[in-house]
Amino acid sequence: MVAKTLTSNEIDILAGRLHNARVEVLDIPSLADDVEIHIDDAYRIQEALVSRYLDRGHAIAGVKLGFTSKAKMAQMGVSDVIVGRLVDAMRVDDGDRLELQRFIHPKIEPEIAYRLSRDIDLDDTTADIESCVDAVAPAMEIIDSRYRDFRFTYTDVVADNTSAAAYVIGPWQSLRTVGDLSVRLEAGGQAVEGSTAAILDDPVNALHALLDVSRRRRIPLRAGHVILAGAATAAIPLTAGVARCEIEGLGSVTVEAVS
Ligand code: 0L1
Ligand code: MG
Repeated sequence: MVAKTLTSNEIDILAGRLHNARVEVLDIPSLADDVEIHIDDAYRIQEALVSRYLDRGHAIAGVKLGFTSKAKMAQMGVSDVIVGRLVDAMRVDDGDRLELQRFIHPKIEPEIAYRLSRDIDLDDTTADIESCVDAVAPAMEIIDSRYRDFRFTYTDVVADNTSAAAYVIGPWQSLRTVGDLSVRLEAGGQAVEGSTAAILDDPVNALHALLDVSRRRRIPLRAGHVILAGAATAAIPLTAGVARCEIEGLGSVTVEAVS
């Protein structure tokens, strides 16, 4: 069965549920329990959700990719990455404290961040995204699905801005190849190790996948935007204490989670 296109009012109501869940720090059931949502409408809900930040004076700071590992794509039964928006309010400085009360059930994951040095014209079919990136950094993303127990469908998670909640960027460095670097994340007494190759075989592939989705979904890519390329390992729960990610040759980034 093909999901019917939602009205603007329906989009707004569903975005409101997700917004309230975040602001009230209270999880909600899957939207898909109530309504069948087409992926086009999931991105419309995401846009309506993000516009609530902008209405409150915040600004878009970048974009993020999800489902960039083969394991996660297989688990969700999809073959496409998902894209969410980063807002300045989600940014935490390297080494800073982060209040856990802001979140429902936060998890943290190690990421590669890129920085866009130029706007990208989404209608220019010859645009070369790699030449529009000037820096790379170790990073961590805090994901906090607004759905109960992280139980969501593909369209649910897109609508929920791909679980985006916070992010921290380590020292920026001039652009270099980051295709297969070892990664270690420590948080809440756990440690996970992996490789940047888990991100679409090479994080640079995330740039191309991002441009493709951004063209189809009309997601602006602007000079100064941060791009979180995807997780290099599975996410682990974020509990009180210092979380630290080290990426071979790129250095480290930390955040102190406080309750
Ligand atoms: O950034 C991510 O990798 C998260 C996307 C999937 C959503 C989730 O696991 O909560
Ligand atoms: Mg992520």
